[in-house]
Amino acid sequence: MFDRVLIANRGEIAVRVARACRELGITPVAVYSEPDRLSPHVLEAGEAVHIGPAAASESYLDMDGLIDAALEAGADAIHPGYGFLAENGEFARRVEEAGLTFVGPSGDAIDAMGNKTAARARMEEAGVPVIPGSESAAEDEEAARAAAEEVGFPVMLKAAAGGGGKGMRIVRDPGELGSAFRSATSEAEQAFGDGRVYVERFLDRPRHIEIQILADDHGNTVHLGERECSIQRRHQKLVEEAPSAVIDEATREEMGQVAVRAARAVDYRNAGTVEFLYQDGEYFFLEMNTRIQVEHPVTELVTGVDLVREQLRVAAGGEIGFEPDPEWPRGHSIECRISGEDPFNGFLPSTGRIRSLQEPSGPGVRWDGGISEGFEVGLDYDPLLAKLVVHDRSREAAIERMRRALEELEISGLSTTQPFHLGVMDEPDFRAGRLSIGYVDEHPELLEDELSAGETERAARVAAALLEEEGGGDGAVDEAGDGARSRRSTGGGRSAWRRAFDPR
Ligand code: MV4
Repeated sequence: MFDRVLIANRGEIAVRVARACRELGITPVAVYSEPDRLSPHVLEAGEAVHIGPAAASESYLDMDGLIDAALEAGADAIHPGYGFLAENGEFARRVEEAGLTFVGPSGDAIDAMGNKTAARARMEEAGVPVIPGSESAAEDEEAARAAAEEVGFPVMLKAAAGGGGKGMRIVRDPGELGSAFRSATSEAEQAFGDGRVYVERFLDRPRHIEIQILADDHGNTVHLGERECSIQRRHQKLVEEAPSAVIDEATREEMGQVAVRAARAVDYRNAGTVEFLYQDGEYFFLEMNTRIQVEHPVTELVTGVDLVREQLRVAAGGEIGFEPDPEWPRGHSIECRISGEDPFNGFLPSTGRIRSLQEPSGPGVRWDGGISEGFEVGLDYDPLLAKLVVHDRSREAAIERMRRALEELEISGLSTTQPFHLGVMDEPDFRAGRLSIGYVDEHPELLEDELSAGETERAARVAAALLEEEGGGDGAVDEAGDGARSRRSTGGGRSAWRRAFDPR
């Protein structure tokens, strides 16, 4: 097992990896840029190395700087976390060439899964269902038209060189194909330096279902079930859960074995995720992510497996430390991403010093946080601040537990996604498990702040009056009568200010 591991990341995932290191007797070595000097991931680490200024290109993306820091710190391995260099094949190779272990798959496996058309072809060879479409990138508009007519409209045009939605176009009518092909090609060229575009059948309201896999050097490749990640906005996930409300045991095992086949097809090592689009009982390979994902905790909570600890164990040449359990998934887990973004203002990034922070806790509540009171949230990095994750015996109970935990969360000094998540927990389609990747677009009410200016002023006056009185009592209001209390109510015993927002 490693003696010292450098964590080439920041924020909550750096805290998370350091915890797994400690549990294995490994000394975690943190790195930090100038603005992160007093960040929790630094203060909680045994050792920390300053790697540069705020700019990610000169700090968390500086391959040579990170490798030099690891060598100087006497580290045996580098854990990349997610984002930054986690899916950079060149970085994985350079780490290994420097005599260090990259905690993740090989650079070749990363590259293979990074090229979307090559990945599709590899998956098709392995018998993994792919979305019907062109075998390779369309050479020109006529080839795209021929592929579209073979697949049948509506179709989706996609950039061969990248995911995340860039270069994607939905084409419903043959007359639109020419202009869509040209614009997709130029956007792909801009974004990836590679204008190649391919054609797929368009799935209009699929779910995003992903399977967690883990592979060691001893021939063991296993899956740990699915995660439902359909609540997203502009390809940024917001709420994730395990298991999915619509995946039965047989489908889970079938998709799990398909994901294992996908991993074996590229001789995969370490933790990975195979993404599918799921619609009307059919599922199709979308992409393979070659990193630990933000939402890994929901899988950990329904299986009891510490995925980061397994990453470290496997990277050090160990065997997977558990047997897949037919009892999995046990109970239900939901994650809400708490980000410094204003959901009532287009999720625009919100910055500021964290004035107060009360982290939720109690039965079945996990807070994976990378912030503390006094921490300055800026614009230099991804706005994710923490993940609030709950576990309970059923989906319904997990929803109520998440609501309670969200109410307990006190974070002031900037806007966050907390009120959006409170709205989701009360929203009937979510509560009934009626989800698709269009969920956020189909629920614009979740993006409207319920209080008008006049109401806010009234509430302020009432709050002032209440603060002068002795007060207590319960703020819970069941406006809709469906057991989902109003988002404004914050449960019994909350501050006078909060009670003032109670609409009664
Ligand atoms: C699709 C699709 C519908 N039909 N492909 C989004 C970016 C990249 N991951 C692939 N994506 C999609 N590909 C076909 N043939 C819908 C999406 C998509 C999506 C997929 C998963 C999660 C969120 C999404 C949001 C918008 C579009």
